[in-house]
Amino acid sequence: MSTPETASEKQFRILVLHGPNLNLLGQREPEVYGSTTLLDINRSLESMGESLQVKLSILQSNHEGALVDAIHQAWGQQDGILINPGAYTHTSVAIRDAIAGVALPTVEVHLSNVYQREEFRHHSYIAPVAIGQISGFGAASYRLGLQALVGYLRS
Ligand code: CA2
Repeated sequence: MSTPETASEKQFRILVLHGPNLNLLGQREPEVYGSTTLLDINRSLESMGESLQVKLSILQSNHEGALVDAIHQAWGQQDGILINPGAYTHTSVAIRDAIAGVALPTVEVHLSNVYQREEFRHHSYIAPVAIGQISGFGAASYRLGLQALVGYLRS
């Protein structure tokens, strides 16, 4: 008879979501968002995922409903969510409700330090339903977020 997996043995599955305009990374506004492309970020997350032995599913969408659908589909299929909701951070009750609805541990990340920017970026609809938020470390925000999420799932 097999024994149940412990949290330290289980291969966790993580949905990585990138919100609107993040497909432009590295191609436009490098002074704000840097020269790293989304492909670079995804490759570095995939490589970190291999070291941490977690399975990543990655999606970028410019559409709020597509992000909501992906969050719904994660229910029962994924163990956690790493999300940069982009501008939807500051506007989307729908994404917040989807995260609350599936109740998967979620880490919110931002490339820029949103608290050093315009006032409208200081409020996040997502933060209250996330286990934590990382903002301001460029592409490293994603890696720090992944590390934090995996640590949370294993604890
Ligand atoms: O700092 C972040 O990661 C943001 O989520 C990025 C969003 C912004 O609306 C949030 O307030 C903070 C914007 C992503 C747009 O990305 C672009 C990249 C290159 C060129 C134009 C936009």
